[in-house]
Amino acid sequence: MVVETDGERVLTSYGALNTGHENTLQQAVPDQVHSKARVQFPAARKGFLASPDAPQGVRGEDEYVRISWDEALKLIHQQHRRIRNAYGAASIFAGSYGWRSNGVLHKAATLLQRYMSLAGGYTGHLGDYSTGAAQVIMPYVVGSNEVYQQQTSWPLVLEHSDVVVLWSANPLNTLKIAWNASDEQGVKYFEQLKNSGKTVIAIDPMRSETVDFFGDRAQWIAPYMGTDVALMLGIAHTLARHGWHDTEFLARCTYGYDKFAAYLKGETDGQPKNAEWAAKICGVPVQTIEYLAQLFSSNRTMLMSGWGMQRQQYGEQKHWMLVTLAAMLGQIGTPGGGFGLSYHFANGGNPTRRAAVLGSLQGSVAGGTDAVEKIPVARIVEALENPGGMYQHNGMEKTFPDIRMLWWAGGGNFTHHQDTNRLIKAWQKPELVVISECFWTAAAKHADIVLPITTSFERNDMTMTGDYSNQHLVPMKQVVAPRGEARNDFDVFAELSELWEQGGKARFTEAKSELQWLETFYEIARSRGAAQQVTLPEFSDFWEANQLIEMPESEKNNDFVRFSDFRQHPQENPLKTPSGKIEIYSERIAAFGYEDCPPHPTWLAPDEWQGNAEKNQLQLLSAHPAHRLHSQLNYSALRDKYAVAGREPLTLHPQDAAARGISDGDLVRVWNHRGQVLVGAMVTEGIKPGVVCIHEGAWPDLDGEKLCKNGAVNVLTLDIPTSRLANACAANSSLVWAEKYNGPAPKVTAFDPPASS
Ligand SMILES: Nc1nc2c(c(=O)[nH]1)N[C@H]1C(S)=C(S)[C@@H](COP(=O)(O)OP(=O)(O)OC[C@H]3O[C@@H](n4cnc5c(=O)[nH]c(N)nc54)[C@H](O)[C@@H]3O)O[C@H]1N2
Ligand SMILES: Nc1nc2c(c(=O)[nH]1)N[C@H]1C(S)=C(S)[C@@H](COP(=O)(O)OP(=O)(O)OC[C@H]3O[C@@H](n4cnc5c(=O)[nH]c(N)nc54)[C@H](O)[C@@H]3O)O[C@H]1N2
Ligand SMILES: [Mo]
Repeated sequence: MVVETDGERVLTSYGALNTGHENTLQQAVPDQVHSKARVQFPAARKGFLASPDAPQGVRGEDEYVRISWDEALKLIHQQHRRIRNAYGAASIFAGSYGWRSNGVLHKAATLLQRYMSLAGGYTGHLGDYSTGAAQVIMPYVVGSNEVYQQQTSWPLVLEHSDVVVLWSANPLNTLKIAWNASDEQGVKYFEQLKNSGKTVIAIDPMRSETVDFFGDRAQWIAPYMGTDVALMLGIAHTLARHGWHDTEFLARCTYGYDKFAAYLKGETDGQPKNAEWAAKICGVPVQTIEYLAQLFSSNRTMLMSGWGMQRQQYGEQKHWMLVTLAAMLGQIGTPGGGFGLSYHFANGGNPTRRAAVLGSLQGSVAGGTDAVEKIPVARIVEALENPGGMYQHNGMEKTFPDIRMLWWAGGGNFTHHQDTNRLIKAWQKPELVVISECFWTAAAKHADIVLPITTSFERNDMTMTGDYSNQHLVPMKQVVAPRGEARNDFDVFAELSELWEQGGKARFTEAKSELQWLETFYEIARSRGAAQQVTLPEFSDFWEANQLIEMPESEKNNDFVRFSDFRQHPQENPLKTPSGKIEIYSERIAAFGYEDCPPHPTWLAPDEWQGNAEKNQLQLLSAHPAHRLHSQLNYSALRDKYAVAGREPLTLHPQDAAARGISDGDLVRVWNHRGQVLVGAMVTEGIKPGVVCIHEGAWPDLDGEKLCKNGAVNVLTLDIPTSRLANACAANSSLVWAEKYNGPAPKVTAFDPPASS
């Protein structure tokens, strides 16, 4: 990304590489830096300041008081020490989850952990919201997580695949970002796919940006939400019935197919999982299910899957069944066949370059104490509600810690977590809540102390692009001075480390300045590069030039086929599963005895879905937004591209709109027993009737009646675990009602800083 300034203010920003694809997220820097929603100075909640040892008032309802940095850090230090002494390291939650900003040095959550490691440990988190279910089940099935691993290379897909299936994947949207920086190099392969004449199938309840992009070159198939396992079982049954499945591959490379086949045929429960059965559950016609079985088995087929469908109750079953289907097709490990769980994210499938990969900051100091306890990331509210409570996780019996202090740095937990009203209640319990933020987010407005932090444009850093491809090494030079009293997370935690112990600052920083750290990380890249015959210039020249460096291609990596060695010689190249093979039945999972995660892929009806909807209820989809990264940039001018009636849009089908007297552009109230939100109607045939979508990430803007004026979807979503195996986020399993809203339109106040004195 290139940012232009007049030395004082940011004027414009745009992508550094000309890709022919507009990435709106790269155009918002002026708003990001100069937004009115920026936190300008350290602030403390009134009721907290009145008696920090025993805070008063209600978080979320209080005013704020401007305090100095010295006061803020001293207050935090004193309370941190008091709480740690009284309740121990596990009472300090520093498992702060979130996307923060990019860079190898200014990593907010990592810096927080580094400070907490110096102070004697903390409670951290397990897993993430993104792939919580898939990343836990996949190691049982194929011995690796698959969601964050390199995929069979795109050039091979373009050469060998006949059919590409985008299953719950919206790459045109989700490739706009990457865990490292995005360079848009993934999209160009989807462009080639579009122009290749291959058969492309998109399975998604919504006509996503990707389905629109393919236009008439893709077939859009829309199941009900949460029913993909039934759909896949229907396809699998059709394969087995016709003998189209690859028995040789199943025998040679998989374990436990027979037990699954008994279930598939209905021998275990009297219900064959045939196309007729599946069609009733998923709302996809029998003929379509049979067509897919025939199409997949008579062609080289790549099942590319996104993650929206595993962010659901029983999310573990989705990708397990997808792998089982791919195993029945017998193409895993062939060029262009099988399955891939990361083509839609961070340029999965873009061949890995011969690269000089940067070092990055680590989350603990020398001799420090890492996390003494970890909770599954999406179980944070349950942990606050139930300290000392027992729970099951991935075959372990665990106990929730007694959390007394929480610190979030680099995450938007009031937008990312489910059931906001339940969160707000649980959030009153701790004795201290600290939020380090660039913006007055809902989390900041529910904190005791808020620290103003720089954006990445106000500090120096570096990054790589393409999480697997390592295609570019990029300097991220500071472009403007910090706004207001904003400081870098790095400097904040360095100061706090010095308060904690004499010499703590030097221990935290290892006596290195910002630029010295960057040089250290760059030198690591130089030596890694040298091992691959990649030569980088001197650091000073690189920094002076301020240009990205593109890494050379690797012929070997261009031909990478996932599972190729395993397929050829499964005995010599076993997978890291107990049998060394793909496990369609898992003895280890069977031993856990979890009813919500059976030992082979199984259709389980969720608590809330189309099949048990009450009158007029609709399934609620919370897909990722095109013009935001989650909650980031919600305040920016990009809002004009999507807001309807001044708030988050609600995508709904004309039939569902007509039944409720709703027209395009209307203000709509959406509710269930967890809460209610105001949204603007976007009526379109691009969504399955019975399903509505509110994209995740709008900032909560709750008033007294708990009506969110801005349309934050998590006010409505269900906060339950996917299962006891992964305990992951299940946001996409919720039912709601919707009606035209005839009351006066309340003003959106989400982006106004709170009252302060
Ligand atoms: N209903 C529903 N909910 C979901 C999802 C869904 O599909 N549906 N998706 C889930 C997923 S996959 C994810 S990953 C999460 C995303 O949840 P988050 O990653 O928490 O979301 P972000 O909005 O990116 O929050 C990042 C925050 O960090 C702040 N920040 C940025 N840079 C810095 C910095 O340098 N220092 C500090 N201190 N702060 C900084 C930003 O201002 C922002 O508030 O949401 C989850 N929630
Ligand atoms: N522009 C942009 N890009 C992003 C992000 C962002 O916020 N903005 N977030 C990033 C992050 S942190 C992550 S984890 C990834 C998320 O990547 P994903 O999890 O793959 O993204 P989602 O939009 O949640 O879901 C992908 C598609 O699945 C569909 N879907 C949902 N439920 C079902 C279902 O039951 N069945 C089927 N068949 N389809 C379903 C949705 O309609 C959507 O089109 O994206 C990343 N990329
Ligand atoms: Mo994510």
